[in-house]
Amino acid sequence: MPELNAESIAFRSALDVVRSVEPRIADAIAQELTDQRESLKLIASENYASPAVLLAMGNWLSDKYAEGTVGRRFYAGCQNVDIVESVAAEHAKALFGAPYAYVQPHSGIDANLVAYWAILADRVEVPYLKKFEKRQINDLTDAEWAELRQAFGNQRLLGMSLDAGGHLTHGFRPNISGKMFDQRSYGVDPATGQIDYAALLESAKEFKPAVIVGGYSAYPRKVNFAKMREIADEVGATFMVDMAHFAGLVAGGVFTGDFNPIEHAHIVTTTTHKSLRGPRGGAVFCQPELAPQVDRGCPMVLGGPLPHVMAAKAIAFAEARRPEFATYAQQIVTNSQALAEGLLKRGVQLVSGGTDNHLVLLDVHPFGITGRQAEQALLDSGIVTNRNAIPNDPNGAWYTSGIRVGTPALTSRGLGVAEMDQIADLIHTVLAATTPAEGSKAKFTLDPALADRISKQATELLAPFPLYPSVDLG
Ligand code: DSN
Repeated sequence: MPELNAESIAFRSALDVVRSVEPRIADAIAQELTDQRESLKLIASENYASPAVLLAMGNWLSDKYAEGTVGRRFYAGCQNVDIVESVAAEHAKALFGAPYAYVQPHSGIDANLVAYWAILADRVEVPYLKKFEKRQINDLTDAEWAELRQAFGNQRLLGMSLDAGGHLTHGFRPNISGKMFDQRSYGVDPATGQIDYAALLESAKEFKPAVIVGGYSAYPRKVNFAKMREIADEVGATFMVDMAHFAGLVAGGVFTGDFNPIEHAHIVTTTTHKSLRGPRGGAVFCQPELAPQVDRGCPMVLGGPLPHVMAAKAIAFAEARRPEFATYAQQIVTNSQALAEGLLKRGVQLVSGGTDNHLVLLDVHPFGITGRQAEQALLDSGIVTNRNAIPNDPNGAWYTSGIRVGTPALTSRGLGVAEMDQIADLIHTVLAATTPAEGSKAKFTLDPALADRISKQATELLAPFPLYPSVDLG
């Protein structure tokens, strides 16, 4: 019998230990690997982290409380957490060329809340309430806070609308960001499906926001962050970019110059698990003047840091500094563009007519179906995507008219341009064969034999590209 490699031994042993307490959990963990190996994953926000990233999370660093920041903790005995957090921040700064990195946020939403708080703390002085005498909001008493909450109502945020591809935390009304700020959205030019910077400038001049948010979750094009910074400067706003989706493309040097948010924004937030291929988590990058406010993230906004996840972030940032990550990042976009080409040549309508990044947004309206019907029909055929609103979506945010697909995960497995064309064919075949049920935005009919055939083709397509090839669970 061949000798097992280190990864296989590590994961087998870990599962044995887990199984000795609760076999159902060990089985679910093992089954997740099987399911991921068999699934054609096109969810634009998902990826596969390396075994080193995964293993860095499964240990006793999880046992430590470490509220505060490096060298300034609310708990004793944080010497090893300090090392972990410092190393993660050091790699993060070097990777992105950022002056300051805060690696504690547990998610992208948390990172955005830390950033919003830092922006408010930095710029909200209350000179019109004489007694506050330009004090910083972090120094106010409880009673003063009550008054200040009123003042916060005057802080304005201009972010991309949800249907144009913005995120919930970019000022969507049912989200806290749409409540703590008086918000307005910018959308896209209906003719091009792309940001209209002249319209954005006009809106900013009229609305006079304190914060302009760039970045997106479902916009398939590059964003000119240099231009957005000019707009922010013109109206005196702080410019924040949420690069959660495309951080890997920034790290890998695909988005440079005007398109690199780190060079132009006052503050940049991210997740670490999407195109960046790290553990689930977030981070904030900022100019030095905002750093003292960002450092207040925990306990001001965040619960205690997760030292084991910061350890995994350090590994992921270190991996992304290797030259092969740049090749990977470029291939994500090459694959995305090949997928877009494959869909276009089969007559599928794409929002903005193509892509410059890791995602493609299909308008499924011409097939006579909703995004919800398309998502389920594709899933029944072994293709995992998610439904997504398109600009001015007539079907709203629940049923939608779009399907969002992305290439970071399949690129991690090694799939290339030829496979993207085959995937485009599978997607088109399923959408063309899906018929909506009378009067329903959710129900549909799809020949089960066709779904089964596509599913088998998807499995065959993945076969030469094993997921976690170094991990053999036996
Ligand atoms: N849930 C992420 C996505 O799918 O884009 C954003 O938070």
